[in-house]
Amino acid sequence: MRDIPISLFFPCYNEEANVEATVRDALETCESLFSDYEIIIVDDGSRDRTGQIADRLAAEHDRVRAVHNQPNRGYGGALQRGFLEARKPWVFFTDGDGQFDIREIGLLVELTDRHDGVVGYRLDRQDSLMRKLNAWCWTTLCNCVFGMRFKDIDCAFKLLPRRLFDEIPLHSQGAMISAELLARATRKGYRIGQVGVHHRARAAGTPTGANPRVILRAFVELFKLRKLIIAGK
Ligand SMILES: Nc1nc2c(ncn2[C@@H]2O[C@H](COP(=O)(O)OP(=O)(O)OP(=O)(O)O)[C@@H](O)[C@H]2O)c(=O)[nH]1
Ligand SMILES: [Mg+2]
Repeated sequence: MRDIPISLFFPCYNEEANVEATVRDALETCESLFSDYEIIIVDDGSRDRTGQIADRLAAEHDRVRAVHNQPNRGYGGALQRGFLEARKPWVFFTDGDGQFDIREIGLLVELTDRHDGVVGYRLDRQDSLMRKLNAWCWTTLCNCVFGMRFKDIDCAFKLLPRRLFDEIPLHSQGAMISAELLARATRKGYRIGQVGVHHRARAAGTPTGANPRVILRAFVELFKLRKLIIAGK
């Protein structure tokens, strides 16, 4: 497998029960796969002890950094902070709640010799039928609106080249960020590979991804984004 220089980051909002295990898994995996890596914890204005735990992990490990959005900026704002902070030529992110198995990052890295970026799709999504149906409709809608063919737009397991973030603006502060990222990368001509990854049920913390407010905000942003991209902004 290629030994790529890589920044990994985890958006975390109120993940005091999960962040430490996520970072420890990442450290173990990175030690075995990469010689040049950094791990960034993006504490997105958490109200629990996530920020303190992140600072402690950063103090304990040279390769770990903690950054804090204050106040909370939303999932899109947390990803944007991660892209801004990443210093290595490759950037990977996954959720800080441990729903993905970081060891599967190797599956993505293997495809980097043939693609400009690689994104995951969930093989066995651990969510309710209603959420899976919502997600299928959302992915289909985004694919139609932006002329793309992704299997799982919101899968939080993505590996992209750092230079992409110098080439595209990102506006979404909410859940729409994944669609924006893929739509803009596709428009720029980036060839993005896709690979199946496993998904675990959230072990702890409060599930917020299915919040109707989050879904409504994403719809509003979708149509704003379409206008912006058509206008070349
Ligand atoms: N909901 C939410 N998550 C955020 C925010 N900022 C960062 N995150 C992190 O983004 C990741 C994805 O959010 P999740 O709430 O896990 O979304 P999900 O996996 O679709 O849904 P559930 O885990 O079922 O809630 C998690 O690691 C969060 O901690 C924010 O403002 N709101
Ligand atoms: Mg989650």
